[in-house]
Amino acid sequence: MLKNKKILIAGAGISGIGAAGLLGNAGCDAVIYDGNPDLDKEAVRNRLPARMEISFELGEFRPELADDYDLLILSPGISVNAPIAAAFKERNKPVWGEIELAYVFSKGRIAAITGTNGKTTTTALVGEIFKSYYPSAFVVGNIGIPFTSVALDTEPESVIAAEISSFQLETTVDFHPAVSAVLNVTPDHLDRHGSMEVYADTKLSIAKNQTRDEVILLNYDDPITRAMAERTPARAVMFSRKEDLAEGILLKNTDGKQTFTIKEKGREHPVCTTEEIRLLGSHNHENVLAAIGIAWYMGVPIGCIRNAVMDFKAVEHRIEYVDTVDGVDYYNDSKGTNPDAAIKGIQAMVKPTVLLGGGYDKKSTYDEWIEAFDGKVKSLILMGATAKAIGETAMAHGFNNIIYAGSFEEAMEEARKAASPGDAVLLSPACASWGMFKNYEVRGQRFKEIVGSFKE
Ligand code: UMA
Repeated sequence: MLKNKKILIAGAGISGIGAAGLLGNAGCDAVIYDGNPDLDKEAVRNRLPARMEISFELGEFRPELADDYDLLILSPGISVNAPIAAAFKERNKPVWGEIELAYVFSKGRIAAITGTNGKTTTTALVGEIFKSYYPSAFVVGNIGIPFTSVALDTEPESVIAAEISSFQLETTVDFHPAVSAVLNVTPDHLDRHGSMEVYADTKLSIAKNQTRDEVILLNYDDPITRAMAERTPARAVMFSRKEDLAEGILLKNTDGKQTFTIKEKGREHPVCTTEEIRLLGSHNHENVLAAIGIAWYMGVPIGCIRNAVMDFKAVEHRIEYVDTVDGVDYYNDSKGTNPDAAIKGIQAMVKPTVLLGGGYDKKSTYDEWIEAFDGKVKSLILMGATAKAIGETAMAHGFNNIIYAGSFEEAMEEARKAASPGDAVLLSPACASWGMFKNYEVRGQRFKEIVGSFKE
């Protein structure tokens, strides 16, 4: 399709490597540009298809370089306003994102999900629902799997759950999902997009090629996404955790139970209750509502949606239910690497909680996190470089039930002792893991291993 075209790929990260791999497998030549003059070219070559010829342009970008190419494929980390993109646009040459490139080569139907928060969880859940029903299902995008890396494996019957960031949406052209969703829009990446208006418009552009026959799921409880219904060519279907709308995907309150419900054409289809799922927290209820809507409009029967939603255990390391040992529920929120993320962790807890915190010192302040304890935290077990600072903040807020541990293992043992049947133990440290672990994934794995050993 792009044979005989001269293609420049900007960015040698996972998107650029995915794009180069796709082009190589499709028999097209490409050159990779990267701003890093010391890029390890061999490491990049090793991740490309064997026999693929690739050359590099490294260091500061020279606008004349654009004269030599027909098309620019831009990685999401590089702004559409960066000099390299400007040089192509000035020459009336196309600038595509890696998502657009993948779209051009892919087959099947795409469910595209964007939003400031929750898009990874929603995409992962949609992916699980798809896999339970469709023989050929893929999960791609900002979640960490470049769409280009699987585009050539897709078939006309495939379904693709795609997490799409605002960065990726800057450079879509014909990208056309069958169903789309904007989960919420709150201030983020404003340094890149310039204003909330531009940021929100970029999010909404996920549906720019959809038609009235195709659905965009929008969050009714978020005023910005609710207002998008007026500005999209797609058919807006609302999901809401708070309002009992006449149509849409809702949480219906009956006899004290909250049931995820699809309301369509005067009929109600109950899916399951909030008690039957393992994802915790009201923010996750919104993600589940969106995922149910997306799956429904992608044609998945309600029984499959129900089973997959009830089975879904959260994205690893994000308020992930691990196990129940001696009546105590263990949750791994190792991804809670800053106070903001850890606040979501504690807010999600519904039982008295023994909280494990502390780690690498990023010079954060912990007041808001401690305030979010909201009477739920029974004991706070602290470890790592920040233990003392967190302990002092907690005491300043009147929270004194603090145990200091010299190692992760000791912290786990203390947590086990402090918890009684009916309690929860939550690892949501509000700090990075460095100094104790290589990264938060390793910390979360260790947590799970130790919980496993408690069962023996
Ligand atoms: N580079 C330049 N010039 C620049 C900026 C970067 O040459 O001005 C080069 C760097 O030297 C590096 C390469 O570009 O070699 C990195 O490219 P990239 O930043 O686009 O990163 P990728 O590895 O391709 O990962 C990207 C997404 N990263 C960003 O959007 C910043 C990943 O999302 C995504 O998982 C991946 O593509 C696959 O689709 C990460 C992210 O932080 C998780 N996303 C943001 C978020 O979720 O908030 C949007």
